[in-house]
Order: sequence, then C-alpha cells, then structure tokens
Amino acid sequence: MSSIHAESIRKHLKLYFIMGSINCQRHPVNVLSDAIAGGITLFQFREKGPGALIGQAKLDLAKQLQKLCQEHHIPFIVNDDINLAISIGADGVHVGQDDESAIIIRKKLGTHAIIGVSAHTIFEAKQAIQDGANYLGVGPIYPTQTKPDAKAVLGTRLIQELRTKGIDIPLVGIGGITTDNAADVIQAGADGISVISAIASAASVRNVAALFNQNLSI
Ligand code: 3NM
Repeated sequence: MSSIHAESIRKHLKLYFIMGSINCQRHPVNVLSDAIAGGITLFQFREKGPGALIGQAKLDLAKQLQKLCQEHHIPFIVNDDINLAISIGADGVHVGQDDESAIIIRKKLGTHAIIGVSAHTIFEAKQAIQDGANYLGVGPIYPTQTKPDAKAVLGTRLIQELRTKGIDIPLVGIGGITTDNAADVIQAGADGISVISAIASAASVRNVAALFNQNLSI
C-alpha cells in the first residue's frame, strides 16, 4: 500500500456512514442523499439482518446507492459480500473476523481496492495489517442496539493502545457513536468514526451529519 493511498483513506474515514435498507425509515436513496448533503466522507452498503434485501433487489439497491456516491466522489464500500463488490466494481469491501482474510480478498479485488477489517483486539489488528488491510474498524466503542452480536464494549481503550504501540494504520471507531461522543473517539487516536443509527435514524439526516462534521473538526 502506498503512503498516498493511506493518507487518502485516512481523510475519507472522517465521517464514515454505514447503512442498509433495514436501518432506514425512508427510501435508502433519500437517506444517503441527505447524508451526503450533510458531509459524509465515505459510505458502506451493509445490507444485513432480519428483513434485509437479497438477490436482485439487493443488487439493484447497491447500484442505485453506488451511483449516488459516484456522483459525489464518495468511495462506495460493500460489507462482506465480495461477489457483489466485484460485480458492480465497488471501491472496496469491509469484512469481519469470520470472513475471508484480506490476503484472499486482495487477490480477488486487486491492488487498488480499499479493504477494511473489523478488529476487537490488538492481535486481530496486527493480523489484519499483516494481511494487507487498508484500514481497521475498531469496536464496539460504546453500547449499540444495531449489531445484536457485537462483542463487549471497548470504550476508546483499544484505539489508544494501538496508537501507543506505534500502529499508525488508518482506523475508525464504531458502535454507539453519537454527535456527543464522536470527538472523544478522535481524541483517542482514530482518524474517523463509523456511524449507522445516529445518522440513519435521525429526524434530519442532513443536519445530524453536518453536526458530526462540525464536532469532528477538532
Ligand atoms: N460493527 P451504530 S458495532 C456494524 O463492533 C457494527 O465491529 C460493530 O451501529 C463492531 O452506529 C456496529 O448504530 C454497529 O451503533 C454500529
């Protein structure tokens, strides 16, 4: 990974919005459009959980959301579904610890793909870096209702520990992040924050995304 690539990813991680149709009270295209207007810097399509779209409907929504991202120069990342990412030419994928390793995914997606890996321990973080991940998602930082199988809440401890140990890979905190606690995650050493419900469920998606941006400019 070139350092230019890493610095570009670091900037894009600032306000990383993650969403699928089940996280939205309105059409996902409208929710994403408002989030973009509010200033999100990266988007992940995470079509997962009870009632999530599958097959052609999932593919169609992915293409609609990808088009919107392309129009606004926001990289489009796919959660878990490597085949979907390949078939639509996504900018990258985000995977968990139970998915294929970044080494295998890199072979499938190529050198320019952005590969993110969820890490919950120092060991997992080091392994993901060794496997060629471009960034880490570290969480859950705070309690979250959005991921029922989330691991134990970490607080900002692991982010601080990674940075103290000199690990400088681009990384985001995830899990229960709100406009009130986002700045603490950055202060701990993260390059950005990943958010689902605080943006997707907001009464004004645009205003909350803009407020995140304002609170992150520290
Ligand atoms: N991954 P919200 S926590 C998708 O800990 C996800 O790896 C997590 O949703 C992890 O912003 C989480 O609504 C859910 O809390 C984030």
